[in-house]
Amino acid sequence: MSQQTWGYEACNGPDHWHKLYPIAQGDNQSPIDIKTQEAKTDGTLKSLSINYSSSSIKSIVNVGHSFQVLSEDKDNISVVKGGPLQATYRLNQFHFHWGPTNDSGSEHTVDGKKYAAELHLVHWNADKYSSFAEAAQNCDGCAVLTVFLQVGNAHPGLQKVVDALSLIKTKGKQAAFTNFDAATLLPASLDYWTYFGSLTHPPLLECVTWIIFKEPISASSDQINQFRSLLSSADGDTACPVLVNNRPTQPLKGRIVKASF
Ligand code: 3UG
Ligand code: ZN
Repeated sequence: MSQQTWGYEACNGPDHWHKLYPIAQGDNQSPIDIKTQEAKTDGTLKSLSINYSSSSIKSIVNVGHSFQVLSEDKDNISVVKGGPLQATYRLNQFHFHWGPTNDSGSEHTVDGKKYAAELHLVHWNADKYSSFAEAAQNCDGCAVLTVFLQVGNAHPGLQKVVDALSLIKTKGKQAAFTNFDAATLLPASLDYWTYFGSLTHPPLLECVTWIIFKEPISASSDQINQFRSLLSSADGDTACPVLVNNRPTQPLKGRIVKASF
């Protein structure tokens, strides 16, 4: 890569990642296009059990290409289990992906349709592994709950996140972010698609059971615009807003997408 590290620019974006991360061309990469007619309804798929506690949410951090809301949870108080999962997966963080316009934001697509943005609630298998980093080395290591955002009414839960962005404008900044109920970001219906794939940016490890909710949540265009005001530049450097942080869809390579509904 011509830049020092990976990113989403022409010089270091998704087309370059395979040079430092050869798994970029692997058989289980994410995101994918979900072809709804090809998804297999699986009547044996259990319903999901999601339990989130506001007290596990601790902080919000600008990581340059995005921002993350971090969960700290030694006692499994914010977890997902059931559905396709064979273990209890603990919430580690959540973050969003977006694009320069509201018709180019999501990573996954549904029958070719892109949503305005995409929420990833990232979990790791705490029954079997002792850290997120260890879990991510294993195919049963991670589970990401995915919620599409469509433009509509402002989302009250999301507004708390958006309001905190003013505290972490520049790369490396971190602020307290506490007493937030991540369940407010879930859609009413827990109908989902699921498939096995990868992290969507380097290190692109093939460690993720993806669980993608069919029903989007609404966010206002103003709320999504505020994602685009995050800066990838450090304090004092020329301001560089994060206009895009999504990877294009990847080949399915024979994988099966299951539907819970
Ligand atoms: C993720 C995702 C991660 C990553 C990634 F934690 F949640 S995603 O949800 N977009 O698939 C990471 F690369 F793409 N990692 C895990 C960041 C660096 C440390 C290892
Ligand atoms: Zn993500």
